Formats: sequence, C-alpha cells, structure tokens
Amino acid sequence: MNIGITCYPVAGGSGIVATELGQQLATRGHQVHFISYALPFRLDRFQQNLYFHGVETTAYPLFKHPPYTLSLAAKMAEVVCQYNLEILHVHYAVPHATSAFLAKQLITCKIPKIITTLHGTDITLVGADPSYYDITRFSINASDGITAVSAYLAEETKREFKINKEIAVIPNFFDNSRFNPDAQSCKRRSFAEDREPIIAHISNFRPVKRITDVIDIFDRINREMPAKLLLIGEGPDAILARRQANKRNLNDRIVFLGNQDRVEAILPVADLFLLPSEEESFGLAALEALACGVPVIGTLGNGMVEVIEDGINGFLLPVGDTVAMARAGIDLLKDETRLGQFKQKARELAYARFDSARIVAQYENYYTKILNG
Ligand code: GMT
Repeated sequence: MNIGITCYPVAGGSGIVATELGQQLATRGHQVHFISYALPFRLDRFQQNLYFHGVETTAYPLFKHPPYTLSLAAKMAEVVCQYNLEILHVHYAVPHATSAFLAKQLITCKIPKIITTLHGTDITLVGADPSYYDITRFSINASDGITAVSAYLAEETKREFKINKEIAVIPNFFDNSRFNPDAQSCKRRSFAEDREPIIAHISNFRPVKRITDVIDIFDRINREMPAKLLLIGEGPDAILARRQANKRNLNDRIVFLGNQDRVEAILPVADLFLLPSEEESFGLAALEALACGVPVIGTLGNGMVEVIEDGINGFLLPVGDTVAMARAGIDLLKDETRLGQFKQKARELAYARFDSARIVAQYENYYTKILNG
C-alpha cells in the first residue's frame, strides 16, 4: 500500500508510535510517506520505502502564528497525488484530522481514505478545550476510520465527543528488534553502587505526569533504602523536578538524562519504573519499561490498566497516593525473589501482548478493511 503518515515529530508517545509504525510498514514492503514540519524523533536512519516530506509555513506580519494547519493540508494534498497515496493516517487528532479533511477537499486525483488515530491528550485535554471541541469532533467524525490506543480512550472519546462511529482499538506496541534482552545496554555501574536499586521515569514533563509525585515517591524509597533515580525526557515541569530535588537534598541521587532516543539501552539497568500520571490513555513509556523487564508503578482509573497487571508486573494505585506507591516499591525492591518474578512477568506479558509484529498486522488489516469500504 501507499501510505501517508502525519504526526508530531517531537519526542512524545504519539510521534514515537507513528514513527515506529511507519518503519515497520516500510519493512513489510509498503511505501510510507511521512508528512510533518520536521523529521520525526526516532526516524534517524535511512530506510528503504520510507520518505519524508517537510511542511513549510510562511511568516507574515499579519500572522500572530503561521497557519500550520493550512500548510499541512496543502502538503498532504500535493503528496497524495504525487505518490498515489491510498491512505492518509494521521496521529493525534488536533489539528491533523482537520488538515486531512481540508486536504481531501483540495485533492484532484483519487481521494485517499483518512484514518485518525487518537492518542490521549488530543481527546482528554486539548480536544476537550472549548476552543477546539467542535472542530475536533467534526474532524474525527469526518475520518473514514478511527482508531484509539486503548479501550479506555475509545470509551472516553465516545463519551466526551458523542461519536457514534466505530472506534477500533489498536494498542501501542514496542519494536522487539530494538527492545531485545540481548541488546547492548549501558552498565548499572554508570549510575549506581552494586546494592543500590535504580528507579527510572520517562516523560515529557508535563503537569499530567505529576513529576513532583515521582520525586516524592523516590524520596520516600531512598530514605529507607539508598537508591538512584534516572529521569529521562524534557518539558515544562523539568524545572519543578530540579527544584524539588534541591529542596530535598537529592541532587546526588538523581540523574537528569534529558531526551534520549535509545531508551532501550538505559531501561534494562532499572529495577522499577514510576509513572504516577493523573491520566494516561495507554502509557507507552510503561510498556517500554516492561519490555525491558522493569516492573512499573502506575495509577488507577485510566488506560494503564490495559498495560500493567496489578500485583503481577507492577502496581496500580490511586493518583496522588505517593505513600502507598513508595510502600509498594520498597516492599518489592526488598524482596529479591518477588522482584525477579515481577521482572520476568514484565517482559513476558509485554512480548505476549504488545510485540510489534502482532500490532502492526492489526493496522494492516484495518487499512484493508477501510480501503474495502
Ligand atoms: O500527553 C503526552 O504525554 C504525549 C502524548 C503524545 O501524544 O505524544 O501521549 C499520549 O499518547 C501516547 C501514545 O499513544 C500514550 O501512550 C500516552 O499514554 C498518551 N498520554 C496521555 O494520555 C497523557
């Protein structure tokens, strides 16, 4: 198939999923065309069957913000006709589903099917904002196919946006050729003494991630058993993390690693992963940790329940209950046998349910179903 993919190119779950999907589809022989304002994060190497088309926006004194949605729509229409795209698969509804709708009106060749994949905050935060609500609802409804990364998100979308169309649930996945237990990873010694547990967190440091809870949980664990915390990612709340680390005298216990594109080389040295988010449609970072054999502490009442098995490969606890999260972490880290079992289950369940071969095939089948009307 000839497939166009639009996503945010910056570090973040939706961009990672879109990029890895494109890479896998290209490996399977499809022609894949990325259309975005920059080369997506993790699309870092040449690959056969994979192309990138940059979207330029033009500044003008009248514009407070250059209208990216329009430039993207025009580029989509151009690439569709030039490369006979049959499918335009947009990731993150705002504004990509709207640009795809506009592109469809512009196209003078065969009209492709538009598939929108909902990722999370496009529904729960941004799309639900009154200024975007109506246009987001319209654009989702105008798509030929809609997928969501969890059953939780599909339900939230139907409830919040009163969508009556079918929303197919296709979960996120990890690339098993990269997240490979034998892959070369960094050394534990680079971060911690032999007996110190290593705890990790990856996010885009937005308020929804509750980064101060990460520090609080770690502080409580570290007081009972000296440990190290690896923080991966960047974002507006990184400053809060640094301030709190200072205030609690944890500077020599926390390593700020910034954005990293090869998390699979770092995660295997960790013993525990923290994702105490307010909300997560899925929690791709949690899945990547599990795939590296790292148990996860996450929160209840969101899509993480579809990824983490409470008491088997991690724990799901109420949002904000840092005392219970720290307790669960300490008890697990102190019990070597149980920790070993959790680590093994983490990897086993990730491979059994979310490995790329299984999930990418679901996308292929979905494309075929939509193409066949
Ligand atoms: O909001 C974010 O953290 C970024 C966002 C994105 O689109 O990059 O992440 C969302 O999509 C990921 C990929 O599908 C999911 O794994 C995340 O759970 C989801 N984030 C939230 O729902 C908060």
